[in-house]
Amino acid sequence: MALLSMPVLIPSGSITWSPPKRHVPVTTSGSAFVNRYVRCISSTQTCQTTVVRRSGNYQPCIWDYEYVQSLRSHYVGETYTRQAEKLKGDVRVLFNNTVEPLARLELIDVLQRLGLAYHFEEEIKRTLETINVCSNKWTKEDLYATALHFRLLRQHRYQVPQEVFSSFKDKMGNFKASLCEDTKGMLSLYEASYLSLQGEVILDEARDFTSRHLKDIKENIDLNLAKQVSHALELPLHWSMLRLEARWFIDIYERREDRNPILLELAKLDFNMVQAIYQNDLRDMSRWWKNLGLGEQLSFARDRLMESFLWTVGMNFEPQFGYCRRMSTKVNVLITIIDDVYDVYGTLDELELFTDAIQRWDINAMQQLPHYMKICFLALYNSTNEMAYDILKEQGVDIIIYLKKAWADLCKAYLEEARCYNSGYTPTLDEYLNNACISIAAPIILVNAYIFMTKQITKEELEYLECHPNIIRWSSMLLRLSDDLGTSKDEIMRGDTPKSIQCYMHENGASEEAARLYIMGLISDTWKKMNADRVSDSLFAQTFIETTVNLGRMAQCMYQHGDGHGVQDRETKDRVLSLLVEPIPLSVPL
Ligand code: LA6
Ligand code: MN
Ligand code: MN
Ligand code: MN
Ligand code: MN
Repeated sequence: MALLSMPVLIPSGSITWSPPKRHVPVTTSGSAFVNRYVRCISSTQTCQTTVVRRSGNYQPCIWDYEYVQSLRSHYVGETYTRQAEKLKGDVRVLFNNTVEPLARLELIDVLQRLGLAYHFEEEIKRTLETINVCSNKWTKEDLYATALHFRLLRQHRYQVPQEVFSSFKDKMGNFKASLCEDTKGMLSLYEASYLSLQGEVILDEARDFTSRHLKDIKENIDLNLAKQVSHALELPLHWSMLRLEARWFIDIYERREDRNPILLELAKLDFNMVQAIYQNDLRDMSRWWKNLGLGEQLSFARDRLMESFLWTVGMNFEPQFGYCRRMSTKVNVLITIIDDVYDVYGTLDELELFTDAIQRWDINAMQQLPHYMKICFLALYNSTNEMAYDILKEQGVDIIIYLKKAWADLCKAYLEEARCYNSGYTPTLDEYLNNACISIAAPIILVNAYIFMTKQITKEELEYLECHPNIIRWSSMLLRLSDDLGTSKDEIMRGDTPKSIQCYMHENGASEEAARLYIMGLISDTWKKMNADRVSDSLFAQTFIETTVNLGRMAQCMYQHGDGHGVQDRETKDRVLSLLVEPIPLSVPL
């Protein structure tokens, strides 16, 4: 009979990492730890063995089912669509009447920040084309204009050399000290510097120079601008979740004296109309989730439907991706629960069995699992097969082998971590990242996203996705590293494998602070690689490439203040409320 292995407890409160001791005597009285009886599965006789399991200490879900069902925005119907169409027409006229290059760039920038650019893709493309063909001589003296020009063109995949900023340097090769007086220009350069590629020294210097000096901006600047500066220093625009940024910028724009009332009104209206779609999706998903009943069945695990949905809005916010958001929400809640099975609740023997069942993708393999795992397995198996059926029916493409492979890869990576935890082994950072970029679930999230957002799925693209092309790798790195920065403190306290910070500390004898700085540097480097691959030739549609970038952005946002996915009632709650629940009051109610 296989002995059920005993999960090891780590003394709480320790911050420095040392490998867990094996076979620590376990007390069964601690309130944080759940004490259960399980059946010995490999025995022909039933016997009872005490298994002490860790606890995630996660809070129960704060979002009530009835509450989610009651969300019903009134921003639906013809009055609103008609008004939105009228305002969009007005914006098109505005495009035609705006001739001066800087004014055109500003119009595009404002539309993007207000979350409206997706309505004007053609206009934006045409405008940038005309701006690109005339050189940027007109900007030379103006830091704000040069940086805006550079950022927008790079964002739209034009090649603009970093040397456009050379004229702002003095004879010694440093950025001119007088630039510090120009806060708007400095902010513009700061944001532009995040579109850098590896080895672009001028942009590295620009980032360094602007972040240092923007920190000591004095009182005498405009309050609205000061707000933008501190917001940008927290997280640059290029790394930010688009919808959250739009919600934030609408308020900023409203307070600007030079605001255009048409843009402002359209932004509010459109935000509310899109939010109404999210509420529809959410009601639908919460019904599905309640019927599945997994949240109630598995009380040890995180029940995180709203947060799972929020991730999908981060990846694709536009109305037309509703189906992708709904399916991806299912995938995300399942990932979250199964991650807890591996990290917190399951014993190593159980996890081996579960991994085997997933790899075989065989309903008969379920027989060997303990009850709580049967629940998980069947929920996952049925949901995934149902998604595959949808696609088979709609597109005639059989995707089941790709989905089951993605789940098997994820579970194998989870199991690897569980083994590592049980043996007390601390890998090198490289070893760790090889596995952890799969265990963070970005590859499976993105395979699913590709399938649910693509009208003509091809085998070629599916197979290419399986070998984790660069954009998938960078997206996974961003998600893994941000997650580690935000969650590893609690993970180590509750007993979990060493994460990137601990691996780096162990490998280099570094302090936690130094390790965190190192990881932040890795995030920054990864963005540079992402910036390069985002614009290089690819098999994939640009919309999917943007989704992979958006997953990186969403990760920065979710873990900006700690564990935003696990901890519901802090920043994440505010974000759920402002993006999914509360409409923006219109200036002129309809
Ligand atoms: C994060 O939790 C989590 F649940 C994930 C699976 C990451 C992203 C999730 C989505 C989009 P945790 P771990 C559903 O910090 O164990 O426990 O990999 O992940 O560090
Ligand atoms: Mn921001
Ligand atoms: Mn976990
Ligand atoms: Mn995990
Ligand atoms: Mn984590």
